[in-house]
Amino acid sequence: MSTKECIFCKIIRGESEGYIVFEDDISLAFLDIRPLNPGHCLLVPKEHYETLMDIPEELIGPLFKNAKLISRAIELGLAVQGIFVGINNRVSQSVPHLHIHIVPRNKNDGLKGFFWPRYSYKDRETILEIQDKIKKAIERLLV
Ligand code: DGP
Repeated sequence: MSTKECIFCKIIRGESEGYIVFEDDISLAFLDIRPLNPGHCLLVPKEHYETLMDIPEELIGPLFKNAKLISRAIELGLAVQGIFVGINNRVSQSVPHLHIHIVPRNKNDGLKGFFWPRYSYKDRETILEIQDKIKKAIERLLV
């Protein structure tokens, strides 16, 4: 998708309405139009990157610093008990411009954990196999 058509790029450029709550040189945060709870914000980098895996390393620190600021502001401003922070990457990602969901939470607010069912590993062998695959992939990526 080109940045011309991207709905979040349009909000960043001021061409579409966004109820903006925060802006700095690298990012913008605005209210999600279909919130899980009132005050649900989306924090986006101003540059168009599709997923977390695509953004340059130097953006990660500043972006997550802003995620922390907005989380603290939601807690303080809306007097909620907690915050969920999450990112859909490709699967379940309806807007292909990286966005960090920052969702106000209260106990018994109707949202259940990760919003989808959990399951248990079949056995310890399966756990160790998956652990090993991820560890080996990390080793490959770090060389
Ligand atoms: P996801 O499903 O993780 O890709 O989340 C995309 C979110 O973006 C979804 O919660 C709804 C929100 N959204 C989609 N279009 C717009 C829009 O035009 N404006 C705003 N503020 N939010 C939008």
